[in-house]
Amino acid sequence: MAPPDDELPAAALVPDDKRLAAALEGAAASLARASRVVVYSGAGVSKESGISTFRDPGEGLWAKYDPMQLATAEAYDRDPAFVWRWYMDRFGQIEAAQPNPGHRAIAELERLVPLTVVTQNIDGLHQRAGSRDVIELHGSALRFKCVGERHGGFALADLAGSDEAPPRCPHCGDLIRPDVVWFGEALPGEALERALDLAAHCDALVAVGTSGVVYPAALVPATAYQAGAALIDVNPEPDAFAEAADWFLQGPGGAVLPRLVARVAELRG
Ligand code: BJW
Repeated sequence: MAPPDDELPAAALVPDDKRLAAALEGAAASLARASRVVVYSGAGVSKESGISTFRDPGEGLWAKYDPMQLATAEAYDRDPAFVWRWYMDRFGQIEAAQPNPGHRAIAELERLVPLTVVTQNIDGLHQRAGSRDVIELHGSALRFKCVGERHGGFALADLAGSDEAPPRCPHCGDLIRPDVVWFGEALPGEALERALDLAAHCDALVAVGTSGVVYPAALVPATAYQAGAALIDVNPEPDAFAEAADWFLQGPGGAVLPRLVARVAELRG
């Protein structure tokens, strides 16, 4: 059993908290000065809402399942019923989830400084927390399309008439699939273009809850960094951007982001 906090040697607690407090101060000052901010988010921002990440050791989805058997067009072609069931389970989890303090802090930051959320997440929780300008790079759990991509924009309720799982497109009879981006597929062109343009012209980019290993999405923070924006990284573990970041705020989004945004609000008066 862990000893109570007051029995821990001071060095075990104080330096980390001091380091975080100093980094928070620097990051808040950058955000308070900024006239254009991008928040780049990944699965970790929704972990405190009960949604699994992909690559967390032991508990991430890709630690339990082979992505090549689930998140590729080839896998869907091979066994659509299996892949569909897996997505329906996950989408049920997403439907039951609520935005957490991290999502809400990001929505609050948009009221303080012009901001766009560029998310790799498909769960819609930023929008439900109140963020108004959200670019979804990897699609959405709320939308479906036919495999031939001739018809799309369906909600699950639109497909309720079909008894099959997966259902068939009401217009062309093709199989329906989730409107998400699988490995080897192109990202929605306009969304990626706008995200890269915003990254090239922002003053600060906050990366939160992403391992930063999936491309081309990870070009968004890389572009902001190359353009000279302040890079703020929020993650309990060091990720692909932690070393390059001006401010690495080590901790869960639901704890760090509300503190960060409260300080930006104070600085902006
Ligand atoms: C917390 C926390 C807390 C925990 N608070 N944080 C260049 C180099 C190498 C490979 C490639 C490359 N370019 C392209 C590729 C191939 C591939 C790729 O990137 N592979 C790499 C993985 C090696 N990319 C693609 O295939 C992409 N397409 C493509 O390139 O197309 C080319 C093309 C062009 C033109 C025509 C045709 C084709 C598509 C990528 C699609 C990714 N899809 C997925 C599934 C989406 C649907 C679904 O949900 O099922 O997207 S995979 C998965 O990874 C999902 C995520 O959006 C994405 C990123 O993951 P994310 O969000 O970073 O999550 P994790 O789990 O990795 O990290 C979580 C983090 O949170 C961790 O750091 C934790 O520490 C942290 N955390 N608790 C804050 N409380």
